[in-house]
Amino acid sequence: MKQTWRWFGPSDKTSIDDILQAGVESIVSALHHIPPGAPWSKDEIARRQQEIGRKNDGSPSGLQWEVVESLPVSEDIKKQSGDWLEHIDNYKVSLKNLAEQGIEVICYNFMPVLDWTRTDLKWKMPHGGTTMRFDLVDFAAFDLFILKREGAKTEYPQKLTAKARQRFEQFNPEQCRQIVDNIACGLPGDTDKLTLEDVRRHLAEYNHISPEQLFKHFTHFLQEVAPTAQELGLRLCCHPDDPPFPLLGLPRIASTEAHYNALLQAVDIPANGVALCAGSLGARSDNDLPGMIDRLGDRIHFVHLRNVKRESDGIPTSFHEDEHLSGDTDMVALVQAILRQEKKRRAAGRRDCSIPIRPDHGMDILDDLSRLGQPGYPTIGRVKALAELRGLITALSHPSLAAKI
Ligand code: CS2
Ligand code: MN
Repeated sequence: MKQTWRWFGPSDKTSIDDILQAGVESIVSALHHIPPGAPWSKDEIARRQQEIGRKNDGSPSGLQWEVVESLPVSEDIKKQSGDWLEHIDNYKVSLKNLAEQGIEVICYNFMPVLDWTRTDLKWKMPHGGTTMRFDLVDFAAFDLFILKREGAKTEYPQKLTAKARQRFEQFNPEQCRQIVDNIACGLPGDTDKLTLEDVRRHLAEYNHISPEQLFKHFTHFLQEVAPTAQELGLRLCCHPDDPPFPLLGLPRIASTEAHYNALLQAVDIPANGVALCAGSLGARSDNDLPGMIDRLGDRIHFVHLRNVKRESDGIPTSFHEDEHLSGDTDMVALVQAILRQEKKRRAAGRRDCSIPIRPDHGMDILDDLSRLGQPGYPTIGRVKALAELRGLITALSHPSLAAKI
């Protein structure tokens, strides 16, 4: 496994020097300043590679840009509206430029409007650190009584609506503002927060797009870009929906193993692959993550190791992001499954037998609590997460255990 770390660029509160101390092997990054739909030029890509390759004092860091997360798919492509055809052409240009700069793994998602969604970005853990949480009642209160989305009324069970009404009546104006900010925050690295009006406008544009229709748009996108990626020697990988169930009436098409089977079959070539995010998929009790690694195995190009604690077995459910080795996902079994997949790849002589993994999110602990980094991306919390995962990987890779994998 290749132990990677997400870096948002020079403005990131975790520096390349810090990352080196975390024992990271290579970097996951993106050109967040380029708007979705626009092409990434070779110069811009090269600039980021230089930034990654240098320590604060200008000497070489020895780190390389390993994975792009994300090369964003524009809303126009998802909706097949506006400039979508030009955006697909631009996507191919970006792929070509990335390939020429030697970057092979490209992650993206196909979530309409919002990337990950949480109701609380600083939920206090008993140990004093904070984590991110999705509270279904808060979310329904937001949807029904703050956003006042048309259609919401018929989508929530009566019991949940009653609880949400009660919750909303207890919110003070500051809590209302906070929840709007938290929900509209779901674009890591994106500095433009969406306003309530923006959210309403974006949602309205999906009124007539069913999951089946969105999947057609997705298939078309894949038919265009995956063969290009294949020719260029790249591996595209789709990050799952987070959380992995429908929200705000929006269509969802990357939440389950069945969804992934459909998207892999839609364009059945190695370049069309999976970014298996254990944290996102783990919020559904019916997703068997180690089994998904085994079954989707040879098309998995990137793995996010994260653990969530589901607060019920229902779908949807409230959940919070737990310690990486706690939570509802059996992290030991998951890492074993990745090692098993790598062993198969080695036996088959594949070049990509070391799968890039990264600690996805971490809790804010110690100095993180005053550093105020990107939500979900604290320095120390992630150092701890990676250290725990590295211990697990090292133990399970030991010759005395590896034979059993
Ligand atoms: C990430 C995702 O922070 C996170 O949860 O795993 O936002 C991920 O970067 C995107 O969905 C990938 O396109
Ligand atoms: Mn993830």
